[in-house]
Amino acid sequence: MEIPVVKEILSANDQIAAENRAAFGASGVFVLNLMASPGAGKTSLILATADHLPKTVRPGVIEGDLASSIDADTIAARGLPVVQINTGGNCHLDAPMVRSALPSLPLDEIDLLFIENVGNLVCTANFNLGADRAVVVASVPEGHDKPYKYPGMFAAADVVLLNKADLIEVFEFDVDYFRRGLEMLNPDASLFVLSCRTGEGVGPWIKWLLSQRG
Ligand SMILES: Nc1nc2c(ncn2[C@@H]2O[C@H](COP(=O)(O)OP(=O)(O)OP(=O)(O)O)[C@@H](O)[C@H]2O)c(=O)[nH]1
Ligand SMILES: [Mg+2]
Repeated sequence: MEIPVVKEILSANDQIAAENRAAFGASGVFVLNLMASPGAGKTSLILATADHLPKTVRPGVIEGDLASSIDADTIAARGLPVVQINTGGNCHLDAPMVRSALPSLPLDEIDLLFIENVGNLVCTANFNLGADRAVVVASVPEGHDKPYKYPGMFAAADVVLLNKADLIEVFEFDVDYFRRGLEMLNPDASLFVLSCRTGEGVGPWIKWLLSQRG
C-alpha cells in the first residue's frame, strides 16, 4: 500500500513535466535544468553563457531558491527576462513549480531557457521538470571525488560542467580521477572543464549547447 503513494506523487509530477515540455516546444524554447551544489556557479554559468551566445539565441531564466530573489535580481540587472521561484524550504524544484512560473515569462521571446534549480546535489536529480537537457555544474573546490559520492546526480546528467578551472592547482584537483568517476557512472555524458571567472573553456561548452538545439 505504501509504494503506490510514492508512484502517484512521481507520476503526477511527470504528467505536469510533459505539459511543461509541450508548452516549451510550442514556443520553440530549448530548456536546460541546471543542477549543482550551493555555490558551484550556476548563476555565474548562466551569465557567462548568455554573454557568449549568438544574438539570434535569446536567453531567459527561471531561478529556484529556498528564499530570496538575489539571483533573479542579478539576472534582471543584466537585462534578461527572469522569474524567481521560492520553494519555501523544499530542496528542489518540481514540475508544478515550473508550470506556475510560465505565465510570468515571455516564452515567445525566449529561445534558450535556463532553469537554475535549488543548490543541492541529491534531491534535484529526482524530479523531471520538462527540460530538454540536464546540466550538472560541479566545481573544483568541492573536490574531485564528487561523482563517486553523489552518483545519482552524475548519472542523471546529459552534460557535466566542471567550473572554477582557475582553481585546479590551488585545490590539487585531479581532473582525470573526476573524469573516470563520471565515465564509470555515465559514459554518455559530455564533460567540459571551464571557468566562468576567466572565460577559459566556455567556447567548447557553447558549441556543444548550440549543437544540441538542432
Ligand atoms: N574562482 C572562481 N570563482 C567562481 C567561478 N564561478 C563562480 N565563482 C564564484 O563562486 C561563487 C558562487 O557562484 P554562483 O554563481 O553564485 O553559484 P550558484 O551555484 O549560483 O550558487 P547558489 O545559487 O547559491 O546555489 C561566487 O562568489 C562566484 O563569483 C569560477 O569560475 N572561478
Ligand atoms: Mg545561484
